[in-house]
Amino acid sequence: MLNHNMSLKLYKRALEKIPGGVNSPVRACKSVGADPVFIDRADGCFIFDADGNRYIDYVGSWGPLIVGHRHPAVIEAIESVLNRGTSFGAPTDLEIELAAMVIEAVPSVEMVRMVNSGTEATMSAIRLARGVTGRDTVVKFDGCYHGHADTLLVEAGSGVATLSIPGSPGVPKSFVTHTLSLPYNDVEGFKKVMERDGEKIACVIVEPVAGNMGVVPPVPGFLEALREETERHGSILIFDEVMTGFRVAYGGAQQLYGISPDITTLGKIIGGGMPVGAYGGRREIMEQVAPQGSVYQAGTLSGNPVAMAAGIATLKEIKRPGFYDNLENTTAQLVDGLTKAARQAGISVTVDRVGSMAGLFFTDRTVKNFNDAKTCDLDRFSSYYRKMLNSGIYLAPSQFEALFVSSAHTAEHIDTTVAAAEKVFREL
Ligand code: HOZ
Repeated sequence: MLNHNMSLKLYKRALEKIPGGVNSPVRACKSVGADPVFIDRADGCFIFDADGNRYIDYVGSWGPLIVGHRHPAVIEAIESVLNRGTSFGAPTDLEIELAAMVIEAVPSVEMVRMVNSGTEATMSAIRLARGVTGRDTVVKFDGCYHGHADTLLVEAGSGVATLSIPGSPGVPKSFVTHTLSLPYNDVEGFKKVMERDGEKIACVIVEPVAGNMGVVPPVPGFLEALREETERHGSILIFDEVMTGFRVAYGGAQQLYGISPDITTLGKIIGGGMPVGAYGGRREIMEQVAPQGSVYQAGTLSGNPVAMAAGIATLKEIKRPGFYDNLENTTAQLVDGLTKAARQAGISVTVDRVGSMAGLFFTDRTVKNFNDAKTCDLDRFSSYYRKMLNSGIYLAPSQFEALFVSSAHTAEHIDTTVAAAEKVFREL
């Protein structure tokens, strides 16, 4: 067993000062019956805790660190911008550069507004969709998580699913009367709702690859149906690519699946490990955002130069030829290794992967939606998590999250991980 004395000490102190001892609920590791490890530092694909334990990291700060921790180019970009200042609350060249890179990369984005988090991006995108259409109703899908804005905390994934919170106190009922949550991947169900309510629906928001109920890819025809039906009924289609943007392909899931949404939300990778979000879309829609239009949205730290610099440096790295092929190969090696190891130990697993994001479910069935995900063996996942942690493998402490591979992970790191999993599966 690894020694976690210092983490425990810090956790006790944190519990006195911070609700649940953490600044984001899943990190408390409650659902997997563990205490959080406190992090001291990280490098490449490794993360080190306060007790000096070293882990191979598959969380990557929940997705942003696609080039690994402390990538020299990202650190250099941050250091160099620090000589200019940390925040100006005024426009800079860096914002234009990152905006141009996003527009060049993401097929449907012609203009983009920077914000500070994924939550802010989705919240603003929904306001924009409502403003543009003059309609109120928002359609989302069960198990998708779009941050913690009131409207979207209905049948949500991520921490809400992890903690089995049906809906959050503090969200007035009237705020969610305009939210419809439908089963993910249910094409016929979706079409029926559009048929019935289409003219009232401002927007349909979706994770084009769900990553907050574990990883659940879209079934063929699902994203196509969302595009066709929203177009038919004059509703806005929002792809929440906070997780998939620059992750499943340089141009995100919309490039991978060839579907063009009206608005795209981004975050994580475009901030290179600094707090960033963004929303963008077709010019005539984005021109409705203040001050060009009248849909209001603002932010003191939006377009922060340090975050812009980290994002630009990251995008330059991942744009290099072969980057995604290598990442895909490494992740496939991991997923194949885990699947084989489980099979050899007689453990049923379903491992889903899109690009370098993956999810492992303890079940012998395919997982197509939130209900499927909820009925997997969560107790077994908890033991798996704790044993992998003790074997030096750092995973997200919930089945309702994704695993991320970075370019800092090599074949050797994957072999070490699979070897650890072989042992762990035998013990489950
Ligand atoms: N809910 C986010 C992951 N899907 C962030 C979790 C965290 O930062 O603790």
